[in-house]
Amino acid sequence: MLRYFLLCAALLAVACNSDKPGGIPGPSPEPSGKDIVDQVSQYDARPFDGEKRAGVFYEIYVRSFADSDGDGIGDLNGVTAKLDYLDDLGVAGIWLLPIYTCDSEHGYDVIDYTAVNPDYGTLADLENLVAEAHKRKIRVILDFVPNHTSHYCPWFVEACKSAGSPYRDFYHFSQTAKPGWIAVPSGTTDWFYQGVFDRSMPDLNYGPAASCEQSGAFVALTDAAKFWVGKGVDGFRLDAVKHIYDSDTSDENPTWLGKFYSELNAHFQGKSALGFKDIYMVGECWMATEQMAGYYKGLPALFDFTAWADRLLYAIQNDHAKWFPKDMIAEREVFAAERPDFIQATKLSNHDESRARTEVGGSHAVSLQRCKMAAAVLLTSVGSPYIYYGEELGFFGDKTEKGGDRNVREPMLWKP
Ligand SMILES: [Ca+2]
Ligand SMILES: [Ca+2]
Repeated sequence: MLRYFLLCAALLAVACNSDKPGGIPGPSPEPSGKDIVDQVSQYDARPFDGEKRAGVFYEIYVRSFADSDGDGIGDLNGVTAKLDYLDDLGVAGIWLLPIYTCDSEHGYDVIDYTAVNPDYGTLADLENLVAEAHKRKIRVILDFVPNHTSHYCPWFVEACKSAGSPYRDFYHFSQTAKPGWIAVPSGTTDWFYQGVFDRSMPDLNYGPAASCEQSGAFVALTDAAKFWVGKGVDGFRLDAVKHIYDSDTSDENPTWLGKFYSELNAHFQGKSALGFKDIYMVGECWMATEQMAGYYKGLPALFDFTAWADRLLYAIQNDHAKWFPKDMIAEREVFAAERPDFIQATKLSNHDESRARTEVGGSHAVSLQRCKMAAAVLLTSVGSPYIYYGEELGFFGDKTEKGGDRNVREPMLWKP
């Protein structure tokens, strides 16, 4: 109820600004950096009481977050060294973008699902990070990639060698060149394979969804996830779940997700260092509300892209919040029809989008005010809110400009 009241107050503030020229008033002329620091420090007057009521998650791109050994690459020990900072922010969970061996900056082309990227450190570093996070009652969830592997993954390398390889069924192969399919690079070079995102990321094959748990790929992926549960990990963010099966509107993907969740959740029972009964598992399902809702049949939590974040940022950009509360209530009813205890994972932006500060637009001062407004709504709405690292400092970042993803995955600032 308190959250609902705060949300209404925040939205009313947006709506009340709509009759003022230029929308949200900002200081004029443009404030200096010192002015902004002074402004922000006003809010520091009330000390944080340590109660993490909102269960806020914090998304970390390890490569850019904190470098512990001076090699210029962020690493797991760097994250560990900043846990007190995150604890002071009130963070109750961290989501690490992929930490596995890979052949890219982003890490979504996994070579070995149970090996730590040496750029980031060692398995012992990860275990230490998890233990230190748990001391601060911070959960750790790992990004997990069920749709595809790297083409350097040993499963794929072996699968390419012969049609009789035990790993052949891990992927989709065909002797017919289908649209978007790619010629096998070695071994059975007269065959083609499916790689929806890129030739370097062949799609995994789980067979019919109804019996997917019998496929070698499903067993291998669940075994890898269980390995991390054994290391104390509290859950997973599942990448690109609408692509696991080709049809994103059939029951196949929710069926796969339900089986994966059930198996991991059963394995998780009794292993939570923080006393959680269930494993936390949130899916990336970038679809309209009605299509996305069906995915709650499989998973307890989903990121809300189009319905929540886009509408909120639109409302704030346009000083027009008339429809946002109504839409928000309506979509929750749609989700509840699929899963009564659904978790709505809310956020302003993530590593795949332009940063919220850039999206809300306006001058330096106006965008700052608008970002505070967006954060107020994010942190007082129902759901499981996520902060993307740097958002708390008002980072800018335009993914559509030259530089692309790097514009929104820049190094964290630790010094003024
Ligand atoms: Ca480093
Ligand atoms: Ca797929």
